[in-house]
Amino acid sequence: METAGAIADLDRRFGIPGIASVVEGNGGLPKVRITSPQATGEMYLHGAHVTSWKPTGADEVLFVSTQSRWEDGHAIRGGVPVCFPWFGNKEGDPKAPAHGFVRTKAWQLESITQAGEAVTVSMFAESDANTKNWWPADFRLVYRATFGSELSLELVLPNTGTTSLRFEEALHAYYRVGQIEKARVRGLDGVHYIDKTDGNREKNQQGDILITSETDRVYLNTSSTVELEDPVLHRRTAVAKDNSRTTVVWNPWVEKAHSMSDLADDEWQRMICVETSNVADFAVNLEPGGRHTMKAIVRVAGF
Ligand code: TA6
Repeated sequence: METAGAIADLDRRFGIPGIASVVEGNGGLPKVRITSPQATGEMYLHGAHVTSWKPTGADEVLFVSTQSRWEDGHAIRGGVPVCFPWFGNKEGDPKAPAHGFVRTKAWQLESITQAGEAVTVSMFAESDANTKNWWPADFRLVYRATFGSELSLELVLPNTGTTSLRFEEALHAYYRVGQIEKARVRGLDGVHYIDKTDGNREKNQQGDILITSETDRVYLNTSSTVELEDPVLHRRTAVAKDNSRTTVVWNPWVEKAHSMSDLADDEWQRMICVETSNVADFAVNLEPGGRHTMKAIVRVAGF
């Protein structure tokens, strides 16, 4: 964990007065705090974890659990966890951390830049002896979050090695909703999905997605923009994407929520995950010298 002096030093090096600062966040973890004309936002160096995005004139878009842990070795519950280089459990290795190892890793701040009234925070994570326990590749993964009237998230991996890299990736975003049973997700009608609550059976989506029980689905071979409609918060959240072939939709519902120590018993009612991803059969194969960028663009509109 960074000391107060180290955090102050990061602020001196990267801060933009009145626009972006590096401060001590929950659990003493360093975070970048954005206060731009178009939006406020937060991004922890722990996991390069975006925990807040609030466009000017709108309410907070992301959900973060009141019971989240804020400490090394634990993922923040909510916001946008970065899942890499695998999704879910690592095949053949039950001891491996779920969703890969970068969401619990201390990332490094690369830059904070202002483009018009938006602010881009760039962080990077590099391979080390610990990551090589799980995944042998040398890598320097870059993640750029742009906080403005929209939220743009870009995960960039160059393959600087001599062998191809295969990896899964997901921006495991938690969105706030007023009441999950009244929300609906549009844009995946007719898309095949793996139902992880029903023996990983492959099914076909009929119409909009309504959440009426534990929902854990991997929608396949889709580049569609997904729209979350919330009649309680009176807003539509559109999640567009580039270079992503799968979209995961998840809500734990009541039983699974009660088994999660970092989610309050009733918080399942106020969140839904819509995850821009490349997982399962749509994992990325990156040839030497190649560079892969997956991007999510989030916009909100009131109604
Ligand atoms: O994205 C859905 C999912 O894979 C679910 O199966 C559930 O495990 C969720 O991720 C949360 O995983 P986590 O490791 O953050 O508790």
